[in-house]
Amino acid sequence: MNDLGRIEDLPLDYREQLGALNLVPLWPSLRGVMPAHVPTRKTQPTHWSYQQVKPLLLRAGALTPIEKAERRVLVLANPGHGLDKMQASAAIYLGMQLLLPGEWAPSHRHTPNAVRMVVEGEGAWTTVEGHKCPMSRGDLILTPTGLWHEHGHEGDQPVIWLDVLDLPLVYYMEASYHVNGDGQRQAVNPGQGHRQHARGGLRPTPVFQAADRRYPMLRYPWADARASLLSLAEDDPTLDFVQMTYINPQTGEDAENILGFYAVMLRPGQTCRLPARSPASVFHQVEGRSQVKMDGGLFTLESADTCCAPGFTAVELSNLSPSEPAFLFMADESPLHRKLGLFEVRR
Ligand code: 1HN
Repeated sequence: MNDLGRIEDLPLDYREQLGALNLVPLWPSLRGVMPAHVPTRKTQPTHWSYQQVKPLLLRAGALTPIEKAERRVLVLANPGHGLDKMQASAAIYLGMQLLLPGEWAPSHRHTPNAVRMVVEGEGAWTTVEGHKCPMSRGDLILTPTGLWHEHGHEGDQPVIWLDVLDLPLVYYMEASYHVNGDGQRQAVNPGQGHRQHARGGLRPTPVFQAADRRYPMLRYPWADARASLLSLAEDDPTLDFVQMTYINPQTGEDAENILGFYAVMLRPGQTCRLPARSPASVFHQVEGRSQVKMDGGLFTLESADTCCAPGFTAVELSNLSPSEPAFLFMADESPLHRKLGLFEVRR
């Protein structure tokens, strides 16, 4: 690779004159911002063990009341970006959030899009724009950009969930802000999107109602995602990667605008090699145990463990059980890459 020279090669007085006028020579930095063939990635393969996170999160529950924290979260930060940046990848934020019995995290809305993947505990709920979504293990709950949301907990054990947001991207764009609610609980409306959209290929058809809601489905129960995966796997035993995308059932598009969300089933003993693709991705073990292998990382995902893979990296997923299927939740930056025309698969 040809060297375009170093900044130090230029005379000091010239560099000082440039700096004083807010000018920078491009050539010494050109290779850095646009390396040959493969981008520089700060995102490092990183694994977060739920068994290690959980006691520290419970301790946060004892140390910091919810009224003080508002959202009691330990961020799963990628060391490649610097822990203070609170990034799992360029565009993905991950956090483990704890709500104790009786606690309430008040209503607010913000520009970053979020989803919650419920990890443990029963009896909690998230109300999104007046739609009360019960939270059970594996349920995916959307809180898309601009929608009011609050969390409550009527159960008797701690509830923990994984938050996935596009915060790093929205922050980078200088578009990240929040608005607090009035401190009151939202009024709850009837209706559950997943019941209105209970079967693929059929869409509810309102005649006497106003225009369709932009986000008709806010809760994707795990029982439905799991049943869909089993059905897909049974329908075609030769299918080599059993994956479902969480979509907006009104449009067929991704459930949210920036990050993509998927449910994956690995057949007993199965190993799948995913090709290197431009977006970074996140893997969270919902049921069973898996091995995740990539350049620079070899992780065993126990139940509720989470790991991330940088973009432009092939990933091999193996179900460690010879007799039971394994189920994973995945998140990635695909919708963003596709919308920007940057999406690539390297074979
Ligand atoms: C947020 O609003 C929640 O509402 C969780 O539960 C995590 C991380 C960054 C910014 C906003 C929530 C968040 C967040």
